[in-house]
Amino acid sequence: MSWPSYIKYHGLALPPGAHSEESLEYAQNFAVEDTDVFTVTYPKSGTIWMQELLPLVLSGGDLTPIQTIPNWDRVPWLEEKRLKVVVDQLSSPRALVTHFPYQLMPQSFFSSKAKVIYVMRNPKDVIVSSYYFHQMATFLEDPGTWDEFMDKFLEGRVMFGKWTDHVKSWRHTELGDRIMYITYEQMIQDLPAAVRLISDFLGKNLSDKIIEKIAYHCSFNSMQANIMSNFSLVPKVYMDSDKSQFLRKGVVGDWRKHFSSEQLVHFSSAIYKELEGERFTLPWSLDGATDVANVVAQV
Ligand code: PPS
Repeated sequence: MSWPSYIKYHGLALPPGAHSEESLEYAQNFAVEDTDVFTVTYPKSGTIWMQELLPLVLSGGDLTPIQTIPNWDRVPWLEEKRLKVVVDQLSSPRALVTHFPYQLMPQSFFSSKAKVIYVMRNPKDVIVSSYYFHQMATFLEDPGTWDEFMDKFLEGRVMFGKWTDHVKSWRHTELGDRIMYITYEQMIQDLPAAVRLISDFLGKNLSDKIIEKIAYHCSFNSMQANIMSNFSLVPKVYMDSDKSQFLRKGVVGDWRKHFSSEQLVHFSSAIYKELEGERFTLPWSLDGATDVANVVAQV
């Protein structure tokens, strides 16, 4: 299947399969409600994980949504075409996801009380996950070689632009206690603890039993077995699971199997250069010393 080239939107390249001029205008004018909860991610940072977790937290552990509604309709993307189709079926409080940088959020978002959970993932694992995703998703541009893809990623010639621009935009918000930051690595390290942080942020007083139940249903294995979440409902012409799975490995540190020592220096110095002068620090050291340790303490 051949797709038209990416849509350009405020300098970002977006794949036309899921996005259109109309969906982007709809997102821009979307009427955000005070009770809305947005999960914000740069692609491949844990989006569908949160599409599983949020309905469970918001409902106090009711499994019906994750067992009966595909994840893209259950917690829709703000910028994608499906939102307009399913918006009236969303129950309050509504959960949405978005890959938008901060400045592209709808006007109504800024004056609302809607909450944001920003999920960050080590960019070295993000790029590996993205590389495989580009091989299996026919609506994305050919990634080229691993070396070529690394340059595209660092220069922002990929969907949703540079990873560093995304992170910077969401670190410089005026949202105060409306935003919480969490990392993919934190969720891997101790999922029940991460679920507890999220439920506390959302004002939910969940018992330990419910937290454990949610963590169980949000494990990689549970999600891989859930046809509403593993993308097996998507025809192979769009996502070719013979090339790679959407739920591919679900681990921290897979970059070690892909980066040469030269690529590690090139990648980390490019990222650090982009972040020069920033007031925040990353929760991972990109030189490869640690992947998980200290992440919890620093976020
Ligand atoms: S997308 O396309 O932006 O929506 O992708 P996104 O969901 O952000 O990221 C996909 C990666 O998240 C991993 N994932 C998980 N890891 C561990 N546990 C759970 N439950 C889980 N759910 C999703 C998924 O496997 C992709 O990472 P990789 O490294 O490719 O396996």
